[in-house]
Amino acid sequence: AFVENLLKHPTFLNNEYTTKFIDETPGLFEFSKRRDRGTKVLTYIADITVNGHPETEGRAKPEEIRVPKPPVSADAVLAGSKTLLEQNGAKAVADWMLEQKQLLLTDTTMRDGHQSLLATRMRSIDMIRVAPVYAANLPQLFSVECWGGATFDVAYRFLQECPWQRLRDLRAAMPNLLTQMLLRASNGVGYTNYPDNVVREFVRQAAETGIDVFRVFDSLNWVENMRVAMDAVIESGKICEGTICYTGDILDPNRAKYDLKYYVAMAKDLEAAGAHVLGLKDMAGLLKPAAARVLVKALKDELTIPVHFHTHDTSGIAGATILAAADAGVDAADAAMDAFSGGTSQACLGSIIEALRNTDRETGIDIARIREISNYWEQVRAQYVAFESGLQAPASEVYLHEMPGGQFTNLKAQARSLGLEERWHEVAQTYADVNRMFGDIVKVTPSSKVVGDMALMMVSQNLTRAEVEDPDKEVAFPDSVIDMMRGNLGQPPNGFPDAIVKKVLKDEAPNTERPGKHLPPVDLEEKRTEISAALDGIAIDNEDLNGYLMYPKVFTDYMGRHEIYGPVRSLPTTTFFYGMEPGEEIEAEIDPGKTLEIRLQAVGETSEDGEVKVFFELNGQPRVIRVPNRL
Ligand code: BTN
Ligand code: 3PY
Ligand code: ZN
Repeated sequence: AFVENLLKHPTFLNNEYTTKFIDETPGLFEFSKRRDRGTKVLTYIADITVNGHPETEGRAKPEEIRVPKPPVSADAVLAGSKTLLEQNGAKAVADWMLEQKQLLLTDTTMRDGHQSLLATRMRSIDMIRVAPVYAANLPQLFSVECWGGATFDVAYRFLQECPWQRLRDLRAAMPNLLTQMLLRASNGVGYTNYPDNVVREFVRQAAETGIDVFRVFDSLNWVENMRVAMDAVIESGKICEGTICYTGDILDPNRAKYDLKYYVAMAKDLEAAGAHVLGLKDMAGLLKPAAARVLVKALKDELTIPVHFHTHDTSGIAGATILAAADAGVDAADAAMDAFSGGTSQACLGSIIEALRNTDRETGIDIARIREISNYWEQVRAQYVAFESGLQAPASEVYLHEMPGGQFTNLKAQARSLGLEERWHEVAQTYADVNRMFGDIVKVTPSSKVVGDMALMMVSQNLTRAEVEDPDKEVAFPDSVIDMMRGNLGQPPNGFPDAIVKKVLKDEAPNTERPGKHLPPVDLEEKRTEISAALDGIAIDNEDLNGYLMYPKVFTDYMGRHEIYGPVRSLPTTTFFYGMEPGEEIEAEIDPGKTLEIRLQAVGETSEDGEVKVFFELNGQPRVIRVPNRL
């Protein structure tokens, strides 16, 4: 019963199971409101120094406190891919891609790289420091994937920063490069279908704030459910990468549901829907080299638009697959900077550049520049050891469970929090069983989360697939499963199997039409007024409005904490997660040109009323901050 309650608890369903901080800390909101930003930031540092950060508690700690130092930029910022988009538009970029001999490359470090290796916890400051170096030293990159997917809600929820501000800053720092995001079509950057006008408004804002390439996919590969998002991207003048999610194995005759014909037909539908580029998204890293050769050749033969390949290195073979795809003529591929590559992340960017040197597909990227930037990322990664998954070696088990790279480490952490860590391989097998029970579906956010919820529920309750399917056995399904069977994420090819729909929904009839068709439009101005009223009347701009539309509670909680803690995004990462040591000095640039110099002098004893005085110097002036000792 405990596990069942936990699985159904909204906190768990919203992926909020680690945000103990706010919920268990009622005292947080008792501070007076009108304080300057320096005091707010000191309050945050004092609190973390005394009480620790709940997310790093009990986890490995960085070996040394050192602010990562980016390499030196080349003098001139040369024209890059972005320049062509600005001058000639999206179609011109696609045509240009087709004309290139070299394999074009996207660097995913700032999005999928850390999403897949560090539970998406990389903070903006670590990206923004190196972004100008990308612009100056790597103008040959096709694009920089730096936004969307899970980064949006993790920024608000766990990192206490505004994702829009991150995008604005990255955009400004890389004026010559295409910025790229991952968009879950009608699911936006969330876990559920949103009304059509919310999806359109989100795309409009993302384009305005700074996204150039939108990789749009649907978690069940339902093209019908991608049109609203794709149309909005096309209308914005930005690049629409209509995307196929790859699952199964096209060379396996026993896996006929997702065969070559299926993918080619979907690709043609996406081309007809107006995609400028075809995205081939292998989110779990299941596409094997020989199959990539066949699939890419077929796509190149049948389409007139370029093909952009994305895969994960979970099994250790992604590099070989990219080289096979390059051989077969793929136009562009994704990779992560060396220090953020391998495992559940992307293949190694530097190694691909080296492997293609002196071949037809030579990339033209200077490997020395890659090494310098990767050395920076190595220092960055060292700050986040608390979020490492511990995955030590390639895992061919991925061909069994088919979990996306971006989910793998997350699900493992969920299993750990349910006390199922020792039974991980059972979870993996059960995940595969659930997939078959659901009719063999594409598993990628949010459908992958549904399969994961069901698998955890079955392992924790010792239920087999046969027991779940037994019409005479009462089973309490997770809410996300009920929601998906109702049709609220859309339809997989040929629908869900009747038997499981009936078992989950009993006599309720599912909706098999596009979910957005039945969701009434949201009155945006009414929402703006509603949020403003909930937040003491502060002005809500369009970016904030879009944050709220995606994640109402996550956004308002973020704003509440922002009121208390101020611009904590400007703190160094080790300070953000571990506080400061007596005698330590840091700098925090809270506005361009406005820097706080902060020195922690001492931490006092806990008084009888349970408070601790923390002694600082702020820009040379002594400051004392009192925080409750909650340990
Ligand atoms: C932070 O302190 O972590 C972010 C800086 C605060 C930016 C504020 S928060 C809400 C609003 N939306 C923005 O894009 N910027 C402001
Ligand atoms: C996401 O949707 O966040 C993904 O990374 C899917 O692969
Ligand atoms: Zn991915």
